[in-house]
Amino acid sequence: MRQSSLVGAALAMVASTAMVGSIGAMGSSGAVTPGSRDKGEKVKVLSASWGTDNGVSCPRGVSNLDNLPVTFNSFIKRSSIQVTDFVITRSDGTTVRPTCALQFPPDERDERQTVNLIGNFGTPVTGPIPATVQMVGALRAKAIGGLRWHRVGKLPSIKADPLAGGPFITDAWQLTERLYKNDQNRCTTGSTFIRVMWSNGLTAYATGEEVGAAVTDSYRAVFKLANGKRTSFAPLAVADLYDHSTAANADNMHDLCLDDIPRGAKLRGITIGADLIQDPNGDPNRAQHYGVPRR
Ligand SMILES: [Ca+2]
Ligand SMILES: [Ca+2]
Ligand SMILES: [Ca+2]
Ligand SMILES: [Ca+2]
Repeated sequence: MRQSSLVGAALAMVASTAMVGSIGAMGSSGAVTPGSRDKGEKVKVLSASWGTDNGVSCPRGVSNLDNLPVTFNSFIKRSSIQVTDFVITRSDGTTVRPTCALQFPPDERDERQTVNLIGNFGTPVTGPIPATVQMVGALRAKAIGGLRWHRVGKLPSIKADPLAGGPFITDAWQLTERLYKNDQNRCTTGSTFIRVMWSNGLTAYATGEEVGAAVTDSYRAVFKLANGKRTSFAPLAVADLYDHSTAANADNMHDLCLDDIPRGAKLRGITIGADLIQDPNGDPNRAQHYGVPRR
């Protein structure tokens, strides 16, 4: 179903609106206070997952391209993103740079963890396929909740996930009011808000429409309470829905809208059942038991 991918539609839209940019990734700790991830956090690539084959376009009109979103544990400064920042090595040893690198579909101020690489990366089944992605340029990044951008040098290469793989959670962190206040599709209920980032664009399995009650009912946020016990909380709602005018352009972010969480509780994980969410290639998710990394 690659040719009909939503991402293709979404990126075609990008082409017409010339939204050239970048995207970002995640990798966060529990309850985040502004600046808490500022010091000592190394910028890390969390995922590089082949999303669509020959299904998307670049803003300057090149079409029939592949996309491969890369997620980071930090925010990436849009103006620092260049195609020369990334090298994709294919399974036959050849290397290629992306044709364009965009912060789209995740394009909100609090979503800068993903860079969507678009180019001619490979051919499924017969190959070659994208094998690894390396960040070799000079991006600028800042920790989530951090205040200052800093230069990121070369990073270790990361294995590219195959086109046929399903989407998986790559980061989760607690949104602060400072980051969240002008978010257009934010939670309208609850008092504790958790950003969940995935490896690829997200729609409901198997309709390809925006996600609904089945996804909300299955998500759980796992907190470690002050007394050391772990407790799971069900969201009242899921937000960051209807990011763009078509579900095909749905981004890789969900916000969990939770009721009050006990004082001192720290986010430790996110879970969701299998076969509820699909990526732009139509592949369903496996059950997720994502553990929030400690720092
Ligand atoms: Ca896939
Ligand atoms: Ca969004
Ligand atoms: Ca949003
Ligand atoms: Ca979203």
